[in-house]
Amino acid sequence: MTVLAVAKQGEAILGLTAVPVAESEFASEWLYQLNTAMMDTMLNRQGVGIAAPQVYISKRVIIITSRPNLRYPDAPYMEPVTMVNPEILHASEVQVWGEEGCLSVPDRHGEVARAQNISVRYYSLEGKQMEVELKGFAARIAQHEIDHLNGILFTQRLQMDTGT
Ligand code: K1U
Ligand code: ZN
Repeated sequence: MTVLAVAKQGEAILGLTAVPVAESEFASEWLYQLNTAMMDTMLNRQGVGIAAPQVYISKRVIIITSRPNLRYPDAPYMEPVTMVNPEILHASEVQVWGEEGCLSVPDRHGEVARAQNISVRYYSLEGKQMEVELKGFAARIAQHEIDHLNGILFTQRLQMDTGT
């Protein structure tokens, strides 16, 4: 089991735009090792997602999974999916508010508005092009993780408290 250190809010790596995985890296030992280490780290921290920059690798790789939890008791079970170079092809105009947390921002949660449904194109570890429609909690996690690839933390999207 390889549990990696997780970068915390304020560290420069979390503000960078991650670079795409190159064609020559697909199906490589290094990409498989990165995937295993990210998976171990996510499961060890009881996360439902993780992005490579969170483990100090500025590459466009994310993992998402889903299971019912205290905040989302109706969340479906979804086996972990690794997405390399993910791109949101379509996002619904309908947005929904939902609570988020982040392994890089300990002890902070907050309400974030996200598209309810999205379609994502990504590549498997072997470089096979895939497309998937995601709804609800899974769509939220994917948007949160893709934000990490673009140097954005959920705290930058928190509901503004107008005080009114
Ligand atoms: O990217 C990360 O830091 C992982 C993050 C993913 C995420 C959770 C909730 C909404 C959007 C994205 C986490 O896994 S935080 C810990 C967690 O398990 C959790 C937090 C809030 C709700 C449900 C689960
Ligand atoms: Zn996060």
